[in-house]
This record gives sequence, structure tokens and C-alpha cells, in this order.
Amino acid sequence: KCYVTHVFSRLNSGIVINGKTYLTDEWTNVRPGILSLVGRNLHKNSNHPIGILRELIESRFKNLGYTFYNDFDPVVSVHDNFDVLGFPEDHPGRSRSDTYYINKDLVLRTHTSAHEPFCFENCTTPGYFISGDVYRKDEIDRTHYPVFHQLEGGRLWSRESLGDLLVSQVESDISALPELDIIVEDDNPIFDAVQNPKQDHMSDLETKLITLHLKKTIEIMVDQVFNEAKKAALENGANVLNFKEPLRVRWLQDKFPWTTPSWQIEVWWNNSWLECCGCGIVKNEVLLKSGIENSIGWAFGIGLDRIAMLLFGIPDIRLFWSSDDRFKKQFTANQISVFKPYSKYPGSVRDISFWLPENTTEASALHENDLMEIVREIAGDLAESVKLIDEFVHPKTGKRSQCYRVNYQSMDRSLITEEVNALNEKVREALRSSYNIELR
Ligand code: FA5
Ligand code: MG
Repeated sequence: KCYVTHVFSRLNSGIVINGKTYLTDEWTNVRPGILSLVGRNLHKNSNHPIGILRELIESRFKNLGYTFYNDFDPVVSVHDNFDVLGFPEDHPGRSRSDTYYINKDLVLRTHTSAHEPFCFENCTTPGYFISGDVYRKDEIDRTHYPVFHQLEGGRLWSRESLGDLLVSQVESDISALPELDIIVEDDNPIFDAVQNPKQDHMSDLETKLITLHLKKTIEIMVDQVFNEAKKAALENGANVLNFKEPLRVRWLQDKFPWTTPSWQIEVWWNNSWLECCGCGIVKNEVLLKSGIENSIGWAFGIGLDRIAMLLFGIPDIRLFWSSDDRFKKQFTANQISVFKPYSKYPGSVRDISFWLPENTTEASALHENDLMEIVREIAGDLAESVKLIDEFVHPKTGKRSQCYRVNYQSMDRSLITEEVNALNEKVREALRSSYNIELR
């Protein structure tokens, strides 16, 4: 029996999200801790790093034929989040250990792409931007949190209305885009028949032009964000970025079920490449499902949180959710400023070891993400990190043992030993009662 069912069987009247009640069923795996974050709308808060970053990007695209959607409901259908975008039935993203299900038919969106079909169908400008909170079950550490934010963009050209003019229209749209002050590394072919094929209904030239327009648009965003940060650094002396060298970005091929060809862009930062944004040319079959005939265009999805961490010098992704004034008071609308850390409090580690049942089937096994979930639900943001530190099979019994190390740590205060012990005991108890394991 699952911990989730315990929680909700006691309520049994369904769950309420943003004022709406939803029926639960055997697919339900959202937990109160996650639901308490729905509706915080950090992306709409002009005085929060996530909101400041969104507005900074949007500002560059005002008056260029884009509509801005920032209010879509994070509860979406499985159809919109996965089916219509062509995710195969057995795609791992659909599993209950990756995605938060409200019930069999509804999920907390795992990406803002869930709203693309709506925008294709209803948007009256050639392009649109969508921002929102997205939800994924994941590990716990400084750069991973089960909620983060995405900014999605899409742009269509209509063959219907443009006909033979289509190519010259896209060409002139491209030439209207500004020159940029970044170094772009791109040795990818426009498309690759095997790895990253073009679509049959598009010509080579169309594929090339839409690709150029897409890549340039994303480069403009990167340029806008990083050059704004550079200006701020020069003005107020704050400097978390290394501005001595011009910004380097590189393009790589990628794969998404609803685009082809597809790419991602990475930004060189602190001696490593940071993944920022996935994108591609929207598949015709997806457009057709939204009732859009005879159009071609692109879409992208950029992750806001990691970029905001880097721009604002924020060392831990969980700080975004802090309601501590020492965090909140540091940020002002339209300004990039550098976070001044307040004192850190010591952490306290506890190890949790157990034997897994013999002959576990995949479906009933304790998945690492499920364990993370239980820890997160019980300890909330006091769980600084959870790591699998040891795993072995007993040579005689053939049973598998695992040991996880939890670091309990608060951003705001010192934890006392009794409190940590109590939290850890609760975690052990929840594991014991929800999974067929033998604690050691
Ligand atoms: C997507 O979510 C696609 N929907 C993007 C897309 C849109 C592709 C439109 C094509 C067309 P991906 O899972 O790679 O792709 O996530 C996109 C970005 O979100 C990543 O580049 C990264 O910046 C950010 N991101 C992904 N996972 C996390 C995470 N756990 N924490 C913080 N940011 C993340
Ligand atoms: Mg990716």
C-alpha cells in the first residue's frame, strides 16, 4: 500500500487546487507538500528573481507580434501534457515515479509545452510566450527541486495566407533581428536524415530558414539576459558572472516527440556548459491535431530557475521558495542584483538502511524518487539532500540492501537533535508502512 493512499483515504473528498476540487483515484500521487506550492506564482512576482527574469526576457519581445500568457492553470490533462504532443505510451516521463498525477486523467504539468496546442489554436498573433510553474518528481539537491519554471515560446507562419511569399517573409523576419554580442558555436547540420530529420512537407530551404529564425530568437534571449546582467554588474559593482570574456553559447542536437529537427542551447558558465533551453520545428501532425493546416513554425522551452540562480548569485534553488524577508527584501522589479547570503546553519546527517523485498516486480519496487518524495513530504525544505550512499546484495540470501543518507538542514535556523531524530523516525515509519521493506 502506498503512503499517498494513506494521506488521501483520510480526506476521501478529493483534493482542492486553486479553489477547484478534483477526484482522486489509484493514480493520485500528488502530496500536500507539493500542493502547497501550487499558486505561489513566483513567475508573476515582479520583485522575485524568477519574475524579474521572465519580465526581462519578455521586454525584448514587446511589440514584435507576440502574445504573453502567464496565467494558464498548472493542472492539465494527460492528453495535453503527453498524448497530443506524441509522447509514446511507454515514455518514462509518463510514469508515476516521474510525474505528479491528480488522477488518471489529470497531472500537474511537467512542462509549459502542454499549452502549445491551445496557443496554436487560439493565439491571434504570429507568436506567443507562455510562462508557468512546472512539476517533476526528482532528486533533492541545490539545483533540483520538484517545482521549477519554464518560459515557452512559439511562432507560426501561414502558407495559406503567404503562399509563395512564405520564404521571403521568413527571410525578412530574420533580417529584422538584431546583431548580437555573443560567441555562438554551432557545427550542426540544419538537419540530419538519420539523427535529426527534417519534415517531409517542408523544403530544405524552409527548414533552414525556420531554424535560423528559431536559433536567432533564442540567442537574442540569451544576449538580452546576460548583457543586462553585465550592465547591472558595471553599474552597481556586483559581479557573479565572469564578464572579461564575451559570452559563449553552443548548439547541440536534441530530441522531443513533437518537434523535428530539434536542438538545445548551452551557455558556458563557471567552466562548464549549462543546459538552458530545448527547441525545434513543430511537427505537422501536432499542428493538424490543433486544427492548424498549412502552417510551419518553431517552439522552445527555457528553464528559468537555473538561469536566475546564476544571474542573481543564488546558491540553492530552494531559496526561491523562502518566505524569509532576508531573502525577499533583496530583490526589486526590473533589477538584477546579487544575493547576499545570510548565515548558514549547520546540517545534521542520518543514514537510513533497509533490505528490499525479494523478487520485487518493477511496479512495486521502491523507486529512488518515491523515497525522495517521502523525505520531502515529511521534512519539507529541511531535507537539504538525500543520497543513495551504499547498495549491495547479500551473498547468501540474495537480498538487496540500500542505504540513503539524509542531510537535515534549515536555511533560517539551527535544528535541534530531537527535532532531527523525530523527522528521521517519521521518514523511517512512512517507508516501513508504505513499502514492503525491512529497516536495518
Ligand atoms: C522540455 O521541457 C521541453 N518542453 C522544451 C521544449 C519546448 C522543446 C518546445 C521543444 C519545443 P526539457 O525537459 O529539456 O525540455 O526542459 C527544458 C529546460 O528546463 C531545460 O533546458 C532546463 O533549463 C530546464 N530544466 C529541466 N529540468 C529541470 C530541473 N529539474 N530543474 C531546473 N530546471 C530544469
Ligand atoms: Mg533537456
